[in-house]
Amino acid sequence: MQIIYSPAHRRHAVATEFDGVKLIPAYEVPERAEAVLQALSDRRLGAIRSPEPFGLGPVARVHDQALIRFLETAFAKFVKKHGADVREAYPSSWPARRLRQVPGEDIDGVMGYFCFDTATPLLDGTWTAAREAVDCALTAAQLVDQGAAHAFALCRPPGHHAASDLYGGYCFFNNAAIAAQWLRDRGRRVAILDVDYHHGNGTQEIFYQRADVLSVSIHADPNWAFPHFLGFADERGEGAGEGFNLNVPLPYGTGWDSYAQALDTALAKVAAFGPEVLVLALGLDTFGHDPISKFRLQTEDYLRMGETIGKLGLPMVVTMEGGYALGQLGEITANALEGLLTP
Ligand code: SP5
Ligand code: ZN
Repeated sequence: MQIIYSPAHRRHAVATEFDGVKLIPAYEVPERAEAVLQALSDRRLGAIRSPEPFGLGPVARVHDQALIRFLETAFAKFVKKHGADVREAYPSSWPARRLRQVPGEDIDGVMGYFCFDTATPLLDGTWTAAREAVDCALTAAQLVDQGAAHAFALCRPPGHHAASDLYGGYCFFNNAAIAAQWLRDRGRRVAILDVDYHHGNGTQEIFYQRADVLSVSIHADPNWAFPHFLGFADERGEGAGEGFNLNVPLPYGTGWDSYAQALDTALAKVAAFGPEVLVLALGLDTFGHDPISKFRLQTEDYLRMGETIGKLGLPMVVTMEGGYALGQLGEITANALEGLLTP
């Protein structure tokens, strides 16, 4: 399987220390992608290639022009207001309940309008890194459109929390949704399966009113896990999209046995939809030793996860999403992909 990787991801690197003092831990770090790249190359899972540039056209099919323009210009505006020594731009105020949903003109208002958490800073290189991640996903989609059975986009930053006009959860552009829409625009019937530990709120929102793209997510129950406000089982799609969204929230401490049952449920829904291509949003933060998660999958379980999904027998565009156990991230990602490739 071809692996699409760009070193531009390194331009998005949050500070982990200041004046020699360690800051609160960062999880979505460049070492993640490097660890995965190393493991995939050691295990000879496929040729590694660079993405092709697709421009912003495919991004605008999924995201609002206002979010795109914001992400391109926000860091410079933030620095202009808050000082040239600022390295990371965070929101400080949000249009919460009973406040009006109006971005206004001040960068702090606009940032709170587009961003939904405090863990997704904009840096000088974020725009470039996020665009290259999209190009990785689109290059993978193009390979599959041209007949490849599988392609893996080693996207960083990840994407599945980014909605049409919102970013957060370490995500800026929704790489998987953009790839899915690009395939739709070439007439392909597409389903998305999201196995990241966290609910793919962005992907759900983007396709919620549509019957032409099925969106299925298996994740930690939002009653006690991020993103907290979306991902419940009763969210089934709306209008024409009713019945084309499936959420499978799982309990704290979920291990392989119950995960495997949820996967069967999810895969039955995918199979019934009859897609020509599956976009697999592959998050590896369901791992038992993940530092921010509460499931208990083990190293070998990813082989079985991959095999189970591979049995669908569909062409697959795989996008890298979360996964923060740096020491084992490469191995479990390689296991999942090797499982997929198992005949
Ligand atoms: C792509 C993806 O996986 N995004 C996840 C974003 C999760 N953000 C909130 C996580 C809360 C982390 N709490 C840290 C506690 C560590 N002891
Ligand atoms: Zn996640």
